[in-house]
Amino acid sequence: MAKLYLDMLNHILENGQDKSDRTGVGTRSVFGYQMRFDLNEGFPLLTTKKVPFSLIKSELLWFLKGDTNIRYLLENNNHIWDEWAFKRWVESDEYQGPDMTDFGLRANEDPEFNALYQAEKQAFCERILNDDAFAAEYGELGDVYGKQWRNWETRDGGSIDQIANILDQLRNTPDSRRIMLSAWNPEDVPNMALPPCHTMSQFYVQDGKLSCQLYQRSGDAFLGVPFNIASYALLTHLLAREVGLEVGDFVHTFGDAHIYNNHFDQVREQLSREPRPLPTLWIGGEGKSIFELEKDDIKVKNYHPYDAIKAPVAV
Ligand code: THF
Repeated sequence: MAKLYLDMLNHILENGQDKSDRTGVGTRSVFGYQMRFDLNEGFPLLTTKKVPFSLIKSELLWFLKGDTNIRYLLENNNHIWDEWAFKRWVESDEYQGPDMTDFGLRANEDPEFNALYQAEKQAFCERILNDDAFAAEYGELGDVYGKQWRNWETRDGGSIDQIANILDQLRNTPDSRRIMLSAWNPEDVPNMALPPCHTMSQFYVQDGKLSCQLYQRSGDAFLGVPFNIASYALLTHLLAREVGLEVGDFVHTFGDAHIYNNHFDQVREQLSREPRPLPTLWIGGEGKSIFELEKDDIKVKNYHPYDAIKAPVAV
């Protein structure tokens, strides 16, 4: 698994072309790439750096609850979506604090500004946790994954629960070629804090095994992709468990796969490391449905990664 991922990093370094991007950081990028992980070879959590599985787990449980407010993530010490909610807050008319224009870029370049930004963001997170009205307004990321997965709005005012539909299809018509999950809702894209990166996935059953293929329109190869692989592998395991199937492959297909220009040193450090054996996934919570599982019901065992490698996230 780690080898497949390291090959992807190498491929982008060697074949990628410089490309400017929305965030202003700049990337090296390729268009089109695919990896295939056999989920029976172990749980695909990267060993060549420590990837915080607890964050992957709470993010996926948050999607599955249909929640789009960062409060749940903060309650679980998960800060991977903070920047996007914070951006909405500092761009609102109500915000009266110091100027946070282009905070992502400036925080990387200016240590003094970074201190101010960190303090401001921390105060924001505390207010989300402690002030219900503020959380309802500014913790909301808009119509992101949770909304589209569980409550896709229809033109007659109803809603579609795509996860429930997938479970139905897996139980009743497992040979179907229409077992799809879409987060890309063109009508809602303008109202999202960040249009979905993992846009669409398809599920496939063969020999009692559930496979999943994801089409990811945009992949931040160093920071995001290790999360995305583990997240969809976990989703596949959870869906399979729910309907009594084994797991098959996770196929990861990319549109724009890129390495940010400020991640090159970290990528080289990672490429110098020799992969270790994969951990395994444990799911408890006997009798609980996929919608009732809690974070302590899911664990990875025998995970012995190299140290974490810090890198700034592009906003
Ligand atoms: N934006 C960008 N630029 N990259 C992304 O991967 C990304 N995501 C989500 C939304 N926008 C994105 C958020 N996912 C980290 C990991 C996943 C994220 C965002 C941030 C991150 O910083 N991971 C650190 C650990 C962080 C921690 O310990 O708190 C790491 O070292 O892995 C793509 O889904």
